[in-house]
Order: sequence, then C-alpha cells, then structure tokens
Amino acid sequence: MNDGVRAMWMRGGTSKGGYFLADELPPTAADRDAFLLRAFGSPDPRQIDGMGGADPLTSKVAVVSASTRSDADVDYLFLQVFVDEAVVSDAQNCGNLLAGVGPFAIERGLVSAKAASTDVRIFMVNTGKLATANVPTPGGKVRYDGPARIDGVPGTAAPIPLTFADIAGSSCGALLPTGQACDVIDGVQVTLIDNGMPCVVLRASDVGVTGYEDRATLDADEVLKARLEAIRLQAGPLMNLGDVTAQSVPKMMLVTAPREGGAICVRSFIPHRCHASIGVLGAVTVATACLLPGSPASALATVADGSPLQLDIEHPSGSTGCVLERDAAGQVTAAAILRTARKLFDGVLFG
Ligand code: NQM
Repeated sequence: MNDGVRAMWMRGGTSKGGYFLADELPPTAADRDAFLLRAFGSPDPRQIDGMGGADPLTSKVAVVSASTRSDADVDYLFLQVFVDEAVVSDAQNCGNLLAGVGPFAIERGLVSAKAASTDVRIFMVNTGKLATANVPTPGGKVRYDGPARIDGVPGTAAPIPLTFADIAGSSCGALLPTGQACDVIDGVQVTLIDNGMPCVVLRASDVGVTGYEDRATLDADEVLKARLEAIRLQAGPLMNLGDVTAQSVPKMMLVTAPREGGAICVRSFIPHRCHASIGVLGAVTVATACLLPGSPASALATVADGSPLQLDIEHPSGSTGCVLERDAAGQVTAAAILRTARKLFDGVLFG
C-alpha cells in the first residue's frame, strides 16, 4: 500500500483512532490487517514506527460504509489494533470510537446533514446491534466545538448523545450467558454479563485492591493482573466467547462503593491494562449489573427506583453518566450516554 489510504484521525469520546471508508481499505481482511499493523506501528510497546499512541485506547480503527439495511444509515466495523502483539481483532465493539462515526459519515458524504442536528443510525457490525448518534450540524455542517464536557477529556466540545436499544447479549447471545447473576470463579463471585460489552463484574476487594487506586498503580500490580487473567480465561467459554486468550474481551470490571455521589465506582481492565476512564458499552453493562439482585455490583451500588434512571459510573478520570430505560419487569431496554468527538487530521496514511 505504498500509495497510502485515505484516513481521518479523530478523538471519539475518551479514545482516539483512525476512521476509514471500507472501500478505500485493502479488500481482504488479511491485507487490511497487515496494512493497519504497519500503519499503527504494531507490534511494538511504543508504536514508534506508526500512528498508534502506545495505548489500547489510541490504537483503534473505525471502518465505515453506507448501510444496505433499512434501519441504518451506515455500517461501523470496529477493529482493535493490539499495541504489542501482531493482532487486529474484530471481537469487540467500541462505544467511544462510535462517537466519531456520525461526524465522519457526514464529512465523507455518506449521510446528508440536516439544518440543526442530524440523527445518524449506525449498524454496529461487530455485535449486529444498532445505535443512533445525534450530531450537531448547524447550517448543514458538522460542528465540533461546543459546551459539553466529558470526564477524561480536557475542555468542552459539541454534544453527541448516543442511544442504544436492545443491546443485551450483543456478543454472548444473552444478557447473562450463564443464566444467573452470580457465578464463582477461583473463589471470587462474578457477574458474567453483556449489555453491549462482555464484562466480568467482581468486587475489587475480592482480588485484594480497594478499587479507588489510580491507573498506574493498578497497571503496575502484576499479581493482580495475573489473577484477573486467570479468571478471564475461565469466564470466556462460560460467556460463549470460546478461548479468549488472544481476544480483548471480556473486560474485567472491578467494582466498589461510590464515593463521589455516583452509583458505583469501577476500575476496568480492557483486558490487560487499566482503562484511563471507562468504555461506553462497558459502562452501560456495569450500570445494568447494578440493577441485578444477586450481582456483586448491586450490593455495592447506590441506585434509585424508576425509569429512565441515571447512573453515574465513577472511574479514574471522573464519572460517566448512563441513562437506562427499564420495562415493567425491570429489564433494561435502552441506554443513552453523552459523548463528544473531535476531527484531528484528514489525509493519507501509509502502511
Ligand atoms: O466499552 C475500551 C474505549 C473502550 C471500549 C475497551 C468502549 C466501550 O473506551 O464501548 O468504548 O474497553 O477496550 O474506547
């Protein structure tokens, strides 16, 4: 690919990555992945020879195309480019990069902008589920600056609310793939749950930490990481994900009681490094666990009654608000989360 491929670099939520039109990438998955590994500089812990930021949160790809579905405007395939392994994985979705998909689709002419704001209906190819992004488009152009603040990103930007309906079991086939809200692995109570992102939810205190530590402290704790990985590898088959050795799911969500007025406090491993804040669909999934009697999360959570219900998920950079809707039986039927995005670069990327 010496002639390069057109790419836009964007911050999406609290993550960052490359956005591509599907038909501008190499046509086979093998050639596409080889191009992406070269372009991002993987495998290398510093990604010095490429665009990756030496962090899983900045080594991400959105592949976007016009949708053939009647209920979607565009298709979004998320790819995680591993930093220090020669792996490009489509085994997970990403709700943070999703925040840039609507603006990108409008910028590339896949969706026509409306006068004030534009709803972009996005089919998330990794999970077969739908999201809607509301993109500010005053005067028919994407607007990136604005008053919205999200923890984990300095400053403010234009608000992009994301809404999700019916995302339970997105990768595992069911909200609770084992059929119960609490299982025990290696003597630790866990909730194996997927409301948009496969997650193993467990008490931080059950693996020897408080859950209030900062990212660097947790990343340096090799004993903790080995214990979490042992639990994760056993959780994979139980969650219908098979052997997850080379996958970035399930995510490990260490929960503890909130201390900033939120619903729950979380440190997430994604899965081998601690997240600087929290993933979008990861946050929705933990919030859902807080509502499940019997889950280690619900015992620690502070949650009001009713629907819609706002749950603020505390994390290392602040908190992320999730709005959940429930039906009469208490099942979560829809979720919404506020994100922002920023266009950083538009050009040609060489692999
Ligand atoms: O859970 C990181 C991120 C994510 C995923 C990860 C995400 C989500 O923050 O929807 O956004 O969990 O690998 O980009």
